[in-house]
Amino acid sequence: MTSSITLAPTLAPPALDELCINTLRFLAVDMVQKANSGHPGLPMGSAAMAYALWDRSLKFNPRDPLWPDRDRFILSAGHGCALLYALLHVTGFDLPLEELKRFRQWGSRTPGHPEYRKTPGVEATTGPLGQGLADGVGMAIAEVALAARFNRPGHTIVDHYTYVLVSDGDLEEGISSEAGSDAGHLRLGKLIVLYANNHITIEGSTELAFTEDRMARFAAFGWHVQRVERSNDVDAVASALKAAREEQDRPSLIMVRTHIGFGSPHKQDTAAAHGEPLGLEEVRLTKEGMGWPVNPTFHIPEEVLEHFRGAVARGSTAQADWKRRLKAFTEEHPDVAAEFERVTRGQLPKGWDSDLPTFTLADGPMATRIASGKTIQVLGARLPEMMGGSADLDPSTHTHIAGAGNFEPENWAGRNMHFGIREHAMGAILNGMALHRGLIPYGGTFLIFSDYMRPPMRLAAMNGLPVIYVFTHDSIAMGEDGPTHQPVEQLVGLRSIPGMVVLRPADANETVAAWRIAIEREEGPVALVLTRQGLPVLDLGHYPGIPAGVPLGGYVLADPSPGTPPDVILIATGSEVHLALEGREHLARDGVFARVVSMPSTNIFSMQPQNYRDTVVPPGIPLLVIEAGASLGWRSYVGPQISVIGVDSFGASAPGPIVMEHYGFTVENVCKQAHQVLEQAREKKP
Ligand SMILES: Cc1ncc(C[n+]2csc(CCOP(=O)(O)OP(=O)(O)O)c2C)c(N)n1
Repeated sequence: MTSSITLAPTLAPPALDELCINTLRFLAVDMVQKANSGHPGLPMGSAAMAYALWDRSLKFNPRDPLWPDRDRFILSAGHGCALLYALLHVTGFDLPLEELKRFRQWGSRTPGHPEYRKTPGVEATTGPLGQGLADGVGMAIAEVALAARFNRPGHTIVDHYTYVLVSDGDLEEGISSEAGSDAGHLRLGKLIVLYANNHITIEGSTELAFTEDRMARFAAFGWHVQRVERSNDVDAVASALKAAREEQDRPSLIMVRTHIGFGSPHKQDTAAAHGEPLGLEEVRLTKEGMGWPVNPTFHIPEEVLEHFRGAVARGSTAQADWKRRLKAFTEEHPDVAAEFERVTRGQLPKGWDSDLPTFTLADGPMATRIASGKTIQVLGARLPEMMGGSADLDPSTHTHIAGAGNFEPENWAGRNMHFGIREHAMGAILNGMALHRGLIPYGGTFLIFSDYMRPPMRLAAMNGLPVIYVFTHDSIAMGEDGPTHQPVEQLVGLRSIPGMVVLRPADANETVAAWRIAIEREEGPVALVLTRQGLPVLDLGHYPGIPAGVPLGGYVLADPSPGTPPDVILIATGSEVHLALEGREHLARDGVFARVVSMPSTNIFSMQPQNYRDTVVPPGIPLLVIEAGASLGWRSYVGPQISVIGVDSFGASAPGPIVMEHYGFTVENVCKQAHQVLEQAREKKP
């Protein structure tokens, strides 16, 4: 597929090219010098190739940074962001020169690494090396998926490229192999990666730690690979980019030999150029050596600005052309066009939740992963934008949408993704899909392996991305596989990520309510934490509070008779809610009246007003928490005066019920501990 828009930038004469490139270089140098902090080397070395891309082929409109059919550009080597900010300023994005002068300062739009939503034109938060490359794979996946869904014969409305600029560090990180392998396998021909191959990392030469043949590596992944020896040869980079665009069946890697700190007499090609200001004297020498005025700083020659700002007219023309085509498409396919608009805006269709299941006692016992799988079938049928899969664990995670086909090169319209055993890349690919917009991405694995995808989960939360994780086998109760597979500290770890919502439903009906929250949440990721083992169904006839209670994070599931204050409150999540309910009955026989609070989401509960939380967990009543995970955290969720039946060591290999018994998850222990907290409370009373 080739772009239906032919962009015809006015080629600058070579001398103007050089002026433009040097402007980018010295804007970056001045930004870092003024901030007295940052990374000048990569911008100085990569300015020419970035110029070749931004000036000659990138499709974007600085006046509408979110135009859906723009090309995406991700600076995976986020530390080099001074280059990106310089590009955004000169091409006419809403990023005034003043902001460049406030690089890395409090409240500026030019933070130390690119932050999504903070700076117009920044497509992704990058900084942890390797993430941006995998984000790009996710964006390229979204592009082909949406093209397959919406383009019609004679109407191409989704047609853009994804470009990523990577450094040595990006390619050293393991995630680059996971994502690179997946992209090659999927034959993502519209993904193009520019590699700033400058032979330098922080500790010195790449010879210290990175000697494999990168071209051969990516070729082996199934990529189209090219080499450009002279990074300042704009024409050579531009023609490599053209060849990359023409290659439709394979992603492209263009390895460009760049020179870190290019032009700096004492620092070029050394690690000293990587992550600190050049220093005033070296800045002076560099500028003089390249015929650049030492003062004023932040100098942008008029003709340079005029040339770069051509991007505004070019972008408006390209977007206007797209709008014309969208209009023709809308006239011929009004329903499809309305759907396109809906999904790109991230809106849910009317009635999306009308078929959501309700489970009854007759359905149980049922593992929450099974209930989740059943819910996914219903949601998948109602929400064609739902797309996801599992890291080779679908038979366990139940993440497959029946009848939705596999997403593969022969079928870009398929919605079931096979990420392979690549959790780290899966997390970042989901981020890229969410960043692209138009899809509801989800991915599944065992809760224990969420550890393998924590960096992109953290970025999903930081970016505020609506990504859904389906984590099954959620406790030591998963049994025989033993401690390596039994999560302990993962729950508290996930809950501690700011902006992450973790939901551990207690049964099939809470699972449906949890999925509803996940689908509706726009402002950040949701982790669904699900059991392997079957659980009784909490019949809505007996527990009518579930649908309204789950969205509050925690609610009273069972109480002594109305109006009777409880002697003790048992707070539980997930599978342990049933233990709490059983314990409550046993305690009643001893004349102790217990309230059971189901708390599927401590994060959501913590967000509720204090008066609601006080109605659920009134101060002064003894508390016992029951959760098959690390006890850490519970005091901050519900208060200091609590006891916890938790797991504060690794698990053990044995059948699940036996492991649970040995770790104290029994009715007897619940009763014993409840009596103990009551006793302690009595002793404390004056
Ligand atoms: C995951 C991760 N680990 C470590 C770092 C810290 N770090 C920032 S840049 C860098 C390596 C720099 O080498 P390279 O990627 O070649 O960038 P260049 O020197 O060309 O600027 C490192 C280790 C990071 N940003 N992300």
